[in-house]
Parts: sequence; C-alpha cells; structure tokens
Amino acid sequence: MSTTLISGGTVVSAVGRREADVLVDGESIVAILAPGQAAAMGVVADTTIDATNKYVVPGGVDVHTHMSLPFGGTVASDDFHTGTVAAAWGGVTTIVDFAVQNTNTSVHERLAEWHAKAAGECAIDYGFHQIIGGVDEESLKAMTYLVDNEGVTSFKLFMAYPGVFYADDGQILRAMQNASESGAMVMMHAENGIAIDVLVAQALARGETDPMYHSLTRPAELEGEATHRAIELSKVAGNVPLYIVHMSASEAVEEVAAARHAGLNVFGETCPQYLYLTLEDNLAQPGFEGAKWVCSTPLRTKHAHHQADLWKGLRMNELAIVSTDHCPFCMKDQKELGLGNFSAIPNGIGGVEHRMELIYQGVVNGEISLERWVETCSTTPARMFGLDGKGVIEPGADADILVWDPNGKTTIGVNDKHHMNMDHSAYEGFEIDGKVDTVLSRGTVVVENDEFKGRAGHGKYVKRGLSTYLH
Ligand code: DUC
Ligand code: ZN
Ligand code: ZN
Repeated sequence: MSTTLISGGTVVSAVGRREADVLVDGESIVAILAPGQAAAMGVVADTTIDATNKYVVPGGVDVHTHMSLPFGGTVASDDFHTGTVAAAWGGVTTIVDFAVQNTNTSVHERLAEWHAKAAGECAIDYGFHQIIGGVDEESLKAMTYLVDNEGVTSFKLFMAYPGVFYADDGQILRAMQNASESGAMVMMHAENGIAIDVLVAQALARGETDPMYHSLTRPAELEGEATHRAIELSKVAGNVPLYIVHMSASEAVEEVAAARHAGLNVFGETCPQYLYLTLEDNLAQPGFEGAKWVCSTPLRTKHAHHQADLWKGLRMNELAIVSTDHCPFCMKDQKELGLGNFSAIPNGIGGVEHRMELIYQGVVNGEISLERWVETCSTTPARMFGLDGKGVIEPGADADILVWDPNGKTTIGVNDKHHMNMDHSAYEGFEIDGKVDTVLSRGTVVVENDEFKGRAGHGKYVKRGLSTYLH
C-alpha cells in the first residue's frame, strides 16, 4: 500500500482548524501529525502533497443528486460517469443519488436498475436513497428490506408532482410509520402539488407561459404549508426523523426552526441556487432564457427575505446541509420541451461541480464560518445519512480529502470552469475567491494541477447505516 503525506496545510474540521500534516496509508487516513512531527518520527511517505497556505478539508459529500434521472419527458444530462467526474472537479468525494420507484413498479427492480446505471461508472464513491413514488403494501415491505439489507436508509416522498411521484397524506403517514419502525430517515419534497396544479392551469389559461410563471405558480406559502404538514405527520408517525429537501422559502425555514426548537428530529437542506439566484435576476430573464433556472422548489423573489433567512438558517443550524439537487438539462432539446409552456420545462439545475466553491464564497462574504462550510457540505451530510468514515479528517476515516487554495480564483462558466454535461451554466460568470487544488478519493488523487486523474469505476457503492445525527 502506498503512503501519502499532505504537509504544511491547515486542517479544517467542523469544530476548528490547526496546522497539521495528514498521513494517508492506502485508502485511509492513519495519522494527523503536528508540524515537524513526521520528520521527527522518520516518516517517509511515497508521495508528498504540499498544502502550504492551503486548507485541508474532508471531501465534499453531496447527498442530493439525480444522475440520468428520467424526468419531464427527458433524462438528466449527466450520467454517473460525467456527473461524478464533474463532482470530483468540484472537490466532492461522495454523492448520494436517488433511485426511483413509481406506482406499480417494484422497489427492488428499480434499485437494481440504479445500481446497473452506476456500477463501474463512478469516479467517486456513491450511495442511494430510494424515492417511493408509489406507496403500497409491496413498497412498504421493500422499505424495511432496503434498510436491513441494502444500505439504503432514507426514503424520499413527494407532496408535489401529482400523477408522477405524488403521495397523499395517508400514504405519507404510512411510509413514515414504516420508517419510524426501521429507524430510517424520511426525506420530503414539501410543496402542495395539488394546489400548485390549480395555479398552473389557471396561469396557462391566462396565456402566462414564460419561465417566470414557474415560480409564481409555486408560491412560498405552499412550501411553508407542506413543510408544516410534513412535520405534523412526522409527529403522528412517532417522531420519525424528517429531512426537508431543497428548501427555498422563509416560510419553510420558520417551520423547520420551530420544530427543531420543539426538540424534534426535523432537519433542513438548502441548495446554492436558492442562496444565490432569484426570480427576478434569473428565472425572469427575457425570452426563454429563464428556463435554465426552472427547478422545484423554485427560485424566489429577491424582494423578500428568503436568501437572508436561508443563510441565517445555515448559521443557526435551522438548516443542516447544503446539497445541490443536481438535475441537469441542456437548453437544446431538453429545456426547449417547454417552449411556450413553462410547465413542460424539465425541472432541474446542474450544480454538483460548484457547491463547495459557491458555499466557500459564503465564507468569504461573511455569511458562515470556514468550519460551518465543512460542517454543512461534508461532515453533517455524512452523519445525517449514515456514511461511516466519510466527512471527517481523522485516523481511520476514508482518505477523501480536498486541498483548497484560498488564494486561488475560480471563474465558473461554460468557457471557464465547467465539466458537467450541460450546454450552459446556471452560475455563468460567478467568481469564486478560492479554488479546488487537489482532491483525493480513498487515497487516490483524482484531481491535481487542473487535471482530472481519476477513472470511471474507482468509485464504490457505499452501504449506509442509520443516521448518526439524531438527538
Ligand atoms: N426538483 C427538481 O428541480 N428536479 C428534480 C426533482 C425535483 O424535485
Ligand atoms: Zn424534490
Ligand atoms: Zn431532487
């Protein structure tokens, strides 16, 4: 087994930072050494990575991606190969993607389908959540089996998308009761999809077809209402752990904050698009341009406090995690399906490559601390979803490491930094005061000197345990 010494850097964890060298043996971290200690102990590593003036942090953990997702009449444009290579370029060393089950399909068969899509393709490690789009006796039984046998310990339910993924309150309650028994986490897409469909039909009847109507027909109140309802149902189901995904509205943050203050295992996730992009500046761009930013939950108005509340929520741990909801579609042939009808635009934004960069910019801008960057983007996602050995730099942990250069610069854009399989970037022109320097996945260098050095198939499926973030 070969050894690597990452020397001279500042090791940053969720709770602090210190000057230290990190010794890697094979796939694992074996020691954190004080400066000079390696030489004093006569440690001679096979490879040394100079991290002087750089931060050494646990590799990013993105617990919300949709590689090759069939959705909106097309398929998400990154597959497990292109998507995980892009993730590595962004300092991410683990993703958790969503296997999909719909009404009248078998959970087991659909999970097997997702395994087949990913096997041998991934450049970094990966796990699966399971979407339960059809709650029935079979899928409920399968949920328990997946927790006990497959390392799938979290299940996403939808209060939106009637006829596609939607579960009614009774179905949600049943799935929650099941998860409560097995110890699994329920992940919720919390938007009132029945009410949204009425608003969409009314808007289209009035001839309101532009992309911006996507947000105007999914008002923040309907995110807040669904979040509240999900929390109440989780209480009825025996306080099942509940994780609200891709939160964009102040109203929803308030609901999660109240539940947390009441001592419940309720957690919130947001994504870079909600922290940086808005209805007016992006979705409402002239013509069809806004289609690039059609995602659900939608981008919100900048004339309210949504973004400020999301950043505050991250500081206060009302929101525990930043993920991407990476669900890329090209404009050509994909987003274009909704020309003349915003409701036919495939919902999704690609961002798996840029989360570490964009949230680090939040550190530079004074929104969160350096430690909180590590915590929300790496350590907590790993703990929340039972990824043992991920998200930390400590002896025994997987050597999933990002060396981050705070003196480097990154320009995001299709002709600048852009490795996702998309014909545009949702963050075109964004400047980041920092840069991904070197990325190691289980001890193997996958990105170095602006070069991808990894390979498809290096990434392994990770069987996850139950959440270790519960109180
Ligand atoms: N939201 C999106 O924007 N895309 C995929 C699914 C979802 O809930
Ligand atoms: Zn969703
Ligand atoms: Zn999603």
